[in-house]
Amino acid sequence: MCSPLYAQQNTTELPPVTITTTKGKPKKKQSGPVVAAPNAAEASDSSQSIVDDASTRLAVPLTTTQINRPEIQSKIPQTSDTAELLRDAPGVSIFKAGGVSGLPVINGLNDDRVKVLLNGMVVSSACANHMNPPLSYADPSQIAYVEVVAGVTPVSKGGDSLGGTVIVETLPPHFTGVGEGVHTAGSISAFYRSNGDGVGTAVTAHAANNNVSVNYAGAWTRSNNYEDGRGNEVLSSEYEAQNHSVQLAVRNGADLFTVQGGVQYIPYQGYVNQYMDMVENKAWFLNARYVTNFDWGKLDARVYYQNTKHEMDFLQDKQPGSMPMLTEGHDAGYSVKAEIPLSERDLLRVGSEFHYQGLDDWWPPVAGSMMMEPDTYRNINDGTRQRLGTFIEWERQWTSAWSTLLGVRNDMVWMDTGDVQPYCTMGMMCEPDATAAAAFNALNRSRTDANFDVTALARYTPSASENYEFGYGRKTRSPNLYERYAWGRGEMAMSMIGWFGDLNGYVGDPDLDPEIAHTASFTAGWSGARKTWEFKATPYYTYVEDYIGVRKIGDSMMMPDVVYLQFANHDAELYGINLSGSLLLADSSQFGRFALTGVAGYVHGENADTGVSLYHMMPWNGRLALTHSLNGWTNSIEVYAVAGKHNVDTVRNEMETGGYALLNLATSYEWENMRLDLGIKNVLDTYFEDPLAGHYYFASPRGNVPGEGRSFNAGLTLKF
Ligand SMILES: [Cu+2]
Repeated sequence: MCSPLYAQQNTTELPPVTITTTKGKPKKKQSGPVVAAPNAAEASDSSQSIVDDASTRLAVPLTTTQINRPEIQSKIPQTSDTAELLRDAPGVSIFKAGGVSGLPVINGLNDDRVKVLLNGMVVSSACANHMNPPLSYADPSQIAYVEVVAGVTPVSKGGDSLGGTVIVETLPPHFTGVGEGVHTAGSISAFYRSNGDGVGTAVTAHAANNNVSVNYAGAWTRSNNYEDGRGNEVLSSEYEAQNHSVQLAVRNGADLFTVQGGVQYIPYQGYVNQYMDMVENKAWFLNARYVTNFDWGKLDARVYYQNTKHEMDFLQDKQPGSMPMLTEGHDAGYSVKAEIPLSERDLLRVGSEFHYQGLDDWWPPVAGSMMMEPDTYRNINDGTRQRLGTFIEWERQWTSAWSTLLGVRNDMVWMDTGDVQPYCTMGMMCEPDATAAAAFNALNRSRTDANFDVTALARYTPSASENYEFGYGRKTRSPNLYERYAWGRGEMAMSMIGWFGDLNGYVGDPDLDPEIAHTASFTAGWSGARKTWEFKATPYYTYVEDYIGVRKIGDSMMMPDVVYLQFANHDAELYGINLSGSLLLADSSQFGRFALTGVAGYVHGENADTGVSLYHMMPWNGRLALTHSLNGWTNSIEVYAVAGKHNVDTVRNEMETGGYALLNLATSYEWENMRLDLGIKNVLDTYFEDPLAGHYYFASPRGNVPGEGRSFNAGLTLKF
């Protein structure tokens, strides 16, 4: 029979729709991406998942973390920020932003330097503050699978990124077996978080027969401002968001066709570390995919479009005043990828991808403001960024112990933008923006980058309990539209640009070069018999040529410690280590299974020209959890500790943060068609400042954003 969407009984994994041929490779059971089998003949039960043996290959390097549905489900009551789902992955930290819009960082490389594929779509932040990054377009409750590839990333999963790749898949289609008729299933869940009075609901519904599957997933969430560990309200931290998506899937033999459409509506999202708030974000997308198998291999093709209309102004906490700022973004693209088994030992992947980004960013005049009238300020006018990527990747199993992967990739990037306009052009009040606009409009702004990436990986597995992997990657990212084309030189205009949460102001440089990262890493993994213990360590070193950093161009006349910066290329060096491990303490049928799991990481990054620390380098941090599970019951006690941050970017006046430790408790119970989650986050109500949370808009003098105090969280899910 068709397994319901939240099939828990027989899986520690819920399948994303990744479909691969299984030719020529022995099947190995391992937790990893699994297949919603498009071909009933391939699976014993057509609705059951079969393990994608590609998960044991080098396209999934040892530095990869795979997060499956049960783990995601236990986080839903804890957070509405999809980026937070990645936090446990070795090497990952989060730039805190709005309540649903965190920005992932991998091995010290943040935001646009991380490639995010949301159901294979490339979505750009359509906002000068990156308030709507790709992961903000899905609610945690809609997500079935997350894969984080940290560091050296195969070219088939890379392109236009440096630090790694995050692959996020929403709930996949399921089909019934032959002659089983129509199957329907669904779930409804609700949660409550005491801190900020956060509430949310999520609904999934699913109907399928042997050939057709229809899924709906919707989620709504809302929260007031949260309180810090001292009981103070943290202003501008409120939000509300809703996401809905519908997926239709049709399979025919080995072919699978899916089309997914969705809408998002965010009526408000406060930003503690920005001058502006999101006052509306409306987006819709269409995403179609076709997967088919030929004699020669597998073909996976996709085409998508997303439209975002975004509006910023001040929410209540930042009023009085009004300063509307609007953007409209378009993302469109295709990808065609083929996987061709050349022999028992050789696998070839080739692909072509195209991504188009179109962006308009304009600020309507503010009547009576003197400086912000009478014209519309055109920040980005008809900006375009188009990228055509081509890759070829060869994987070979030399012996049972040795395998290698070698890939090369080209990305052509074309960028351009139309003429811009300041609020006014006559008189002192209009300067320096009026002069800057005239100079910008006189420029030839069309730019073309020819980028080349190379990835080489070698894995040595001398025994079932040992794994070693050597990796080298050359990765290139072209500047984004704001890095090249933000042009305003007035204090106010510059302050509106920047996704760093540092309250500084930024201006672009059309002559920026792409940044090129050379990363060398080594991973060693050891495990005991029957995985009773596991330990993995990945030291890495990255040298970035033409890292897109900043140079200072001035101090604020109005706000102390606020500086103005222009994006600039300089060289940068990063190194660090990621550690992870687990240990089974006891496993008894009577008392259940007790285990310890831990993750730790450190990154150091500096401007290689000046020795100044890069911005937002995560200090030593780690989490240690004691988990217990017995039948449908799971419990965890977790300590999350972060060392003080003393390496700070002095150019941006970044502030230090102190060390801290947080205690979190969670328990869940599942029986029949019901699931209950209870948790306490920050049990001791500790006051802390997250090192990557940025500067608090309301602090005077300059201060860090206070982290969330204690919250009692509860969630209930009913399946039907
Ligand atoms: Cu914005």
